Amino acid sequence: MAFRAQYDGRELHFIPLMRRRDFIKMTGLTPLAGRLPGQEPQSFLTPAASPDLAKTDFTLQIAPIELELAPNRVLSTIGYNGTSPGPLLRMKEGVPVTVNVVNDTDVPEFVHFHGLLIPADVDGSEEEGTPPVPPHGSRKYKFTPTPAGTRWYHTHTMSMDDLHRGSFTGMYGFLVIEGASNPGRYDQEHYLALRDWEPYFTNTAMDTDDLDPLWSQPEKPTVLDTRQPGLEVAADIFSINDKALGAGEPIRVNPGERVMFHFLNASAIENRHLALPGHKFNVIALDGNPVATPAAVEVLMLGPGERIDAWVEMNHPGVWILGAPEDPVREGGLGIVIEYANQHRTAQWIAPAKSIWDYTLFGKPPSQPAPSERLDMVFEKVPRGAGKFNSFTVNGKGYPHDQEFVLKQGTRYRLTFHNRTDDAHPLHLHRHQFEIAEIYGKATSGLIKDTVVVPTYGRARVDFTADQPGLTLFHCHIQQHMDYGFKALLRYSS
Ligand SMILES: [Cu+2]
Repeated sequence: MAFRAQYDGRELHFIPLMRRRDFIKMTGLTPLAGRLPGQEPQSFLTPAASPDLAKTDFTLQIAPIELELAPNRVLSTIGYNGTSPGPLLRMKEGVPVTVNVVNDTDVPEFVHFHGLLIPADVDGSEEEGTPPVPPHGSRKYKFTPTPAGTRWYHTHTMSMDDLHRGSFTGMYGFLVIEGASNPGRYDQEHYLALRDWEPYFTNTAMDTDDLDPLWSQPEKPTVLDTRQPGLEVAADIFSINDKALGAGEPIRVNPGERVMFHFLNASAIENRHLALPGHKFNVIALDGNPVATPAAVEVLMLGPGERIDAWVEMNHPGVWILGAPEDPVREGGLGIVIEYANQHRTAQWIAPAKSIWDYTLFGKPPSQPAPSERLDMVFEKVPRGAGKFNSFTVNGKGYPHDQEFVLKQGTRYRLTFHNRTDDAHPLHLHRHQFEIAEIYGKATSGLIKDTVVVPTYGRARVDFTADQPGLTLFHCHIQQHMDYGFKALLRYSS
């Protein structure tokens, strides 16, 4: 049809966001093509079905965009294909793909495919040696997507002191790898990414993520570092996908429906929580991987980089806000309205009971094979004082650590994270998945993830098999932390 022909050509790639609606009007297509708002954002852009594109299954064009979060909140950022989030990339497990990345900016870029088990040269990390997409150039990433589940893609450039680069921009999107198995019956599904915008530096810690004070703090030093902390990054403007709370169309539901949500925290700066008054989230997968014990909870927590797949039974008619429990965050835009049929009223919010996020609810008693080698990583923050950036060390040293973490292929490792900092960090391992063996002092199994939030002064142990030869990046998914030392390279011995 006409739209595909347009996609096949180059025009579509150059249609800026503000004009995209007009374009869609022109072609007579609605962006949601019979779907409900908020559902599968921009999935109409992909995959390309034209035989002419057989060698390029997907195209991502990096260029400046304008994002209208609300009528009075239009901001400028960088996005993929004129939007943010970028197109939902649907791939089939085991079927090779080519992603052509066109960079229409003045700086080199990297696209990281987060949660995929793919080689270092296409993983999208400078540290691993992936070649950059040159400014005003393009580069093809060719790989075989695996494993099945909710993954995502995002820029992997460093930002350092520039809050208009890296993951502070709109360069991210969902990537779904479809496997053989069906995740179950549901009536509608929605891909919802949590974002913050217009970040700024602050010396005041305004963390909302420390809902973990009740957990043991085995890594808390007996003498605390009392030096004045340096700059952290904060934001006051939020959205789910491209709309602030109340600005977009509601998700319309009928009583009795089962709605599948795929949540992603695409923030560069903060762990986030979500609640939906009167409803529970039935968590079936973490980071795209089915959990050992699906369970229902009232409040979700996602660190930057994490995904949660959860379905909700719509059994409490009304008009509700699905959003962040913290008032300033939700009122700043982090929410979306859930509207039952024939309900006409203002969206309501009711604060959930205080709850503590606990990954082990979804695990099972320890049953994993014993690891044959152990690795330890001790994380410390170096407070730099007013106007300076904190830095981080791994095992007492700054990045790069050269030969510290050398893996033997085929070996099962137990990696222990010692978080000796006053913050909860989302720790991400590239190109591998790990199984949580212990967190909050509790042993568990059956939780396969690529990112885990280690609480303040907490400890976590994760197991993984070294079966992806090549350089492998490990880092905190908070951009500022990664840029200032919270990262390490793992290598394979030859
Ligand atoms: Cu961090």
